[in-house]
Amino acid sequence: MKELENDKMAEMLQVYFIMGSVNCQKDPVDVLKEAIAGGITIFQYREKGNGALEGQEKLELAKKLRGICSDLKIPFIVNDDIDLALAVNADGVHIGQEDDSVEVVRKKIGDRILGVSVHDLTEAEHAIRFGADYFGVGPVYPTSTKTDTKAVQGVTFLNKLRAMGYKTPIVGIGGITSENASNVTKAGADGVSVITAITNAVDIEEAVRKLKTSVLAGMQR
Ligand code: FQP
Ligand code: MG
Repeated sequence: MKELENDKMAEMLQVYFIMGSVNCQKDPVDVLKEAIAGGITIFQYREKGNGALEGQEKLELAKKLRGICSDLKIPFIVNDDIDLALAVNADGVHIGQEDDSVEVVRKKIGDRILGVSVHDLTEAEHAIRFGADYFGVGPVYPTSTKTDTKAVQGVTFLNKLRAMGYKTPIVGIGGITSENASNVTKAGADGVSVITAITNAVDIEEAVRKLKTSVLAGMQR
């Protein structure tokens, strides 16, 4: 049963698009619609960083993006903000090690998707024990989006998790482009998560298609 669920989750992670208003060069609604047209498989609303929306404005944008994902059958995940996730009936949440604990969040969100950032085996074990549905692993490559990241780890930890037999679905994150995405899936990730590779693209649909091609190429291992 768990294996079937893992397979479904893994497929969902192939092209994982993350963004909030601060990442977008134009209306986030258009950015999301174009990314979906290009073939993203899951979306995370991450309203964070300089000039991020707060309160009612954050909620309004979340509702809009949630609606698009519902219409177009793309899972909608909220970063960090559990109350927001529940308010817009998100499909899931993503938390890191500095956010609310895995066990508390699992209780709050019921059987919604729970993604957890992990950087070592201790964090991975803990996340599995308390019911994580997938791992976010990174930064694989240097990233400019986030300044409070841990050290760049390449694909070492991805390889290690798979070599040790962990079956949890994994998405790689940090500095991933269509040039290097295949390395990430080759190392054992089920997909890649990106912000700027999509939001900064002149042709968003094309950027997503290229990412997906690279992701799938790396999986022919
Ligand atoms: N992996 C993923 C995902 N999404 C994320 N937001 C992160 C990792 C980073 O809490 P965190 O999570 O370390 O930092 P922040 O809250 O600033 O994003 F796997 F979904 F791709
Ligand atoms: Mg977080």
